[in-house]
Amino acid sequence: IVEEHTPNPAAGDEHRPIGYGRLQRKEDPRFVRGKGHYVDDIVLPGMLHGAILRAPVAHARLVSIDTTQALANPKVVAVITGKDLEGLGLAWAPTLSYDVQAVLVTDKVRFQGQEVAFVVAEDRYAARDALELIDVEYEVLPPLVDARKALDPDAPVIRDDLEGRTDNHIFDWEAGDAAETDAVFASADVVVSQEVVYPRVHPAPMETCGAVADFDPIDGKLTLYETSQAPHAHRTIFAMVAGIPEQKIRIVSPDIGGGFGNKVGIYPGYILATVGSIVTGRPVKWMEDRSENLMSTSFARDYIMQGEIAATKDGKILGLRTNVLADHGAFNATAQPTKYPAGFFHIFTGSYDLQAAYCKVTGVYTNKAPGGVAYACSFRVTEAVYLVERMVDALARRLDMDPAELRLKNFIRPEQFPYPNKTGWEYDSGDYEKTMRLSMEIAGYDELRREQEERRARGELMGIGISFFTETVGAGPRKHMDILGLGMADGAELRVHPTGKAVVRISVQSQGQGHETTFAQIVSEELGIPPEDIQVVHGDTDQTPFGLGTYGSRSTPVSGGAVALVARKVREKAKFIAAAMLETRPEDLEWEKGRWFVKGDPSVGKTMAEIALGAVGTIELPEGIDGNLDAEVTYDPPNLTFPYGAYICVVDVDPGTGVVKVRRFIAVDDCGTRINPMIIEGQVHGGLTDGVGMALMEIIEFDEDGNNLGGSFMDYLIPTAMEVPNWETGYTVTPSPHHPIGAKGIGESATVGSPPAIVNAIIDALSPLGVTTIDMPCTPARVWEAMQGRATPP
Ligand code: PCD
Repeated sequence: IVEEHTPNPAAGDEHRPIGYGRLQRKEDPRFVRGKGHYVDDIVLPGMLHGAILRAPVAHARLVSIDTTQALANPKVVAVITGKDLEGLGLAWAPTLSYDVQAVLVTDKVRFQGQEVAFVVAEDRYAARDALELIDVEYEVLPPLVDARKALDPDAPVIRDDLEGRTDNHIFDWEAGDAAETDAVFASADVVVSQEVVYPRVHPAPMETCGAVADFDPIDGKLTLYETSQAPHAHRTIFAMVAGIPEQKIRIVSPDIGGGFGNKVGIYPGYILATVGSIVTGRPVKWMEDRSENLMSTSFARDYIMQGEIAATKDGKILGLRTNVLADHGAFNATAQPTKYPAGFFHIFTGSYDLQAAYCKVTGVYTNKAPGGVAYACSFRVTEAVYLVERMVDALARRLDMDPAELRLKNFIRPEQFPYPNKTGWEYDSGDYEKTMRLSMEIAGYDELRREQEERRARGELMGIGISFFTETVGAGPRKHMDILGLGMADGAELRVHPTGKAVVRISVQSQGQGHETTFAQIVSEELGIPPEDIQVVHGDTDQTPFGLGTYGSRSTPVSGGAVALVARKVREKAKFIAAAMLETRPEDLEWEKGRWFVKGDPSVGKTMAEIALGAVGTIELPEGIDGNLDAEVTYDPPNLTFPYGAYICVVDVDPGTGVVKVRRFIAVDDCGTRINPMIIEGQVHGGLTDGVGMALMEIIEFDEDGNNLGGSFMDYLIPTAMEVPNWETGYTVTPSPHHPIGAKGIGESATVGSPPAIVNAIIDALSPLGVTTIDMPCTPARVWEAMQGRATPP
């Protein structure tokens, strides 16, 4: 829709690799040929295969395990139980939220699908088959599946392993000023309350989780190939937990088939593969199947939110208040910065200039899988955006105001940035009105409203939904943010080889986002070396600097900053070498388009390639400058970045069946400086598709016995090209003032921003029937039910 820049060689654009043109992805030649190399492609000599026996029930005391028959099978090499792990001190492992999680059950099963025993056999099939030879006796206990009942006095206590535990309460956490907010609410003309539920969903990446552990008994080195979004963090935690010295652990994350938060945690399977390798002295591969992935690895969301919004009668929003019940499952294993047990939920004030806001979140245990990952979300930003955008729409309906107009009236204005919100964030930059107006222009908003009126008169159910979101991504400033005590900074190392080609080593881990391309573009922009001449090394702790990894859209904000700065450091060093080569003083040189030249005499200069060769040559270098054109940095960002966007969705609801068709979807994003427009577009398309999935079909539900009802792709539906429209995208560019190249994250924006637009559109479609709320997923059954007993449209 909106034209991208086309490179203009006359203006020297070929030296400005950021944002210009649609540079093809360097990793795609191997991916499109099926030549990617994933964990399951790894085959090591003598490799064995592991399989996990999982609990068939949600809550049960473990009475006995008999492994004799399994062990008697000639293809079985080892069977590991919780008791064996207890002997090694590994039956329990710390979670990323300072709780503990059972690696294998020792006392009690706490969710269906929990790990009970591990079989290591000669091949994958034998390992699987041998699971049936293990005899386990359970004493079934009543399960707790409804978070609303978790704090009832008669609720079964799930975590009786924790000393002195008599209830299922995990934490209470709050942000904002309660008293100030109450006062604002008391003085408001209008208060609208609504319960808003974000159900449990699953990231469901194409590649499931797995590992190949290779422990060398001679030199004691563990090489662990893992589906990990954060290899360095995993290594350090492994060293702390398993007691293996850190220099003796190498974690390799090869190509990853999608992460979406699912590969942030350390799962029992990774630990079991490692123990299996130590016990058998041979490499052990463990790869979960789809049902194991859906049932036992990290879920997302599961927030029950009581929202309240206060405003004047002419539509000035004054305050927001919410009370949240967070279902964390059987172990508190959510991944987020330590200070924030509810993640970044306190950005729930959204894109609006409010007088006061207050949120309180209570976390509880239930008999469900643990996790609580930021599935395409910077730690609960998704829940926050969904809440505020549903509340703003509810207010618009109450005031009988157009939802676009209400938003435009309440946006934080450009001159208010950097904007301190009422719960402790400082938004870096934004021009919300501009982005909103562009989305309305692309949509033809007024025309759409006219069309809707006509259709309504004919009894058709057409809906238009808006969402305007602000995210907080790029965790984070080290002094405020850590995971298990590890500060959230990232390293980068850059070396320019003598022939002028370069290698940059980064601490983040691509899962499909295209880092091999975009990080080369950043170096290229700073040094003038073409992107194709820059190799990006990542995903191997033996070859890359320490850093906290890829999730919460932090690679560009944090690691991208590190890469820009390390390139500038190399450029500075190059200046001294160029000066020596040109027999002039460094301060007499000027940088432009990949070369240092003499001020006032542009014809005399040295390109990066000439300097690289000169550096290792025979010229005499100034003191303190060695001949290596390299540098390293660790970047601790001063703040997070705050990307935003305006989304408009048009739906048609079939009055007879309740089927929702997303007819149009307009997405205008602002992620500051755009490194690779094609990759950004792909990120947005993917996230929007995720949004359609969550809004219309995805849910991990449980029956009253605690059975997981979403354990396969027959039950857990994910969208295909059939269910999504042709996305209409546009963009505005408001650089981040503190990021070295002005870039903000984009990887999660569309997943965060799209569900409320779709649900708001559905409610808008159904509003002539008097429907004012509906919960995701808006399946035909749910929509149909919402329409029952209502007057037929005029
Ligand atoms: N970019 C550009 N520009 C700008 C920004 C960005 O270009 N401004 C680009 C980059 O470079 C990269 C991408 O784009 O390539 C993205 O980025 P970011 O936003 O920074 O992000 P990262 O960190 O890189 O990544 C992460 C994300 C996340 S987080 C998620 S979920 C998802 C997304 O990413 N995942 C995925 N996307 C994707 N894609 C793919 N393909 N795959 C995957 O898996 Mo979480 O927290 O984990 O839940």
